[in-house]
Amino acid sequence: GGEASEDSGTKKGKDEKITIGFSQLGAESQWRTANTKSVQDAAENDPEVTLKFSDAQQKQENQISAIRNFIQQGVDVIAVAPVVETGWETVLTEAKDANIPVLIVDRKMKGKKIDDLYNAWIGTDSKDEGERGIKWLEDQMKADGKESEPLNIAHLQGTTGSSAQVGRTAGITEGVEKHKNWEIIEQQSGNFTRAEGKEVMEAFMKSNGDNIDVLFSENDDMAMGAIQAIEEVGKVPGKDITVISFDGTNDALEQVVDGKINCVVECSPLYGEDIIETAKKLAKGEKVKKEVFVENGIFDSKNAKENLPRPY
Ligand code: GZL
Repeated sequence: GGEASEDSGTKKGKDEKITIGFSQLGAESQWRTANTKSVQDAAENDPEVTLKFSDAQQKQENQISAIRNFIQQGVDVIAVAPVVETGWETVLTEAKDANIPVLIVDRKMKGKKIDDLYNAWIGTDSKDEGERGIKWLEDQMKADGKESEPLNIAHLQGTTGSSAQVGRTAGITEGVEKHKNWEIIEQQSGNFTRAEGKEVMEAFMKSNGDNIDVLFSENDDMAMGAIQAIEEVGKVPGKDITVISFDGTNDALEQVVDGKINCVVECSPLYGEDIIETAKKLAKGEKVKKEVFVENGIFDSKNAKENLPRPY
């Protein structure tokens, strides 16, 4: 007798590490790889933490199996950047039944029971980002004395059904609807990748090249591809077609300095330390804020140069 009794919900021994299972959606863009590096660096620099990392190549089924593996391995907390908004209730219920807290990062999940199935979320307001792109265009047209001028708009959307695409698209389309002589004449997903952004823009230029005045590209990687497509048909990006993009990568801000992109709405991926800190608190059963919004700015020819080089 006399052995210390093991209580069931054992607290971590003081030198035992906290294991975080991170289901990252993919490596589709410079934003995503910078976000991954930010999380991995933060984990690397924290002696209390062991990070188990999984890249789902933008496939929801891969994220679901990664989360199931983390549950099997008995990680202390799960972090997940969901590729699309819906289809998560079942696997998050399995995590809840296993008593493993869940931190959602970057993108949002949607579903009638979702609110009870995750513990915290850190990210950005995608609809607000779309609205800030519209506001920049409105201010620009006013400054140029062209607020009543008709505008034909091409719209490169992100991964269909992702909260980033749904939110930015809502901000953009609702903004366009406020102007009776603005019209979206081309709209298609480029899946947040440079290659697909180029392909889709090539198709837009073929069917409507001479009529497009503005391009909204829901991330910088697609905008970089779109610029190539515009130049390939002999038009000047930033002049013949006003280009408004999202993220704030080094590549994109260099294009702003070169006048090929006119506006970039910032959406920083560099909050890996916040992700690790919040995950640790959840693993220790500490209370954390349910929603934390990362603050962001906006770049154009007035401030791009002073903000280079960009950290991603
Ligand atoms: C936005 C994030 C998006 C970026 C893209 O919060 O989810 O995914 O805008 C990335 O570059 O692929």
